[in-house]
Amino acid sequence: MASHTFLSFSSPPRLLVSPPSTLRSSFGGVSLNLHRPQSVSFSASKKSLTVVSAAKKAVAVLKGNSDVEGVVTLTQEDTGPTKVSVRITGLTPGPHGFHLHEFGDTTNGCISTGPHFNPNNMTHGAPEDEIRHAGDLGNITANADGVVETTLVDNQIPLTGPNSVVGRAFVVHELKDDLGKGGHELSLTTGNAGGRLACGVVGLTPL
Ligand SMILES: [Cu+2]
Ligand SMILES: [Zn+2]
Repeated sequence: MASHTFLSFSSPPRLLVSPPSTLRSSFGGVSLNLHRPQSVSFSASKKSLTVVSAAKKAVAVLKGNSDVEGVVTLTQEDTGPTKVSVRITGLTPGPHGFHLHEFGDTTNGCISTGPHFNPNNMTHGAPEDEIRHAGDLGNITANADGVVETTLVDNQIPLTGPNSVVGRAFVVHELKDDLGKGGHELSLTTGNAGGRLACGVVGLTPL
């Protein structure tokens, strides 16, 4: 078991082998185990960073218990910001809260998509705020025909990595999101945006 552990530590950091082995000759090998794990975690994280580099595209089809429906398309180049193209119809004219919610689960309609996607444990805010849920995309505004056609760009909803939003869900709301500033008891969790009109799970699609 001990030799196993030693092997898996010793192969990744090829470039870092020489300092520890110099240590080995002077310390007789005892200090080797203390130094190695540190250098390993360094090179391992470097390695995973260089692997990520490709354009990604995803789509969500929004439906609900009303006439509201739409399609949201997300694209991301490498680790850059995510572009979100939105087309939703059937809304009442005016602003509607628009978020990424935590779960891609619609078994009980849009309710089962859970709360706003919030990997950093923040309170609710506006997309331009420093303190916000990652899923806080603010409001989208329907025209007189009840149609929204807009494009958003955001840095907190990547399509890869630990905070990837693939498998989570968009929700469009009944009311305007107060962006955390409404003074209502729900302002700091949901923006008091009211019911969930339609939702859709984000899934990968060909580029
Ligand atoms: Cu929401
Ligand atoms: Zn939020």
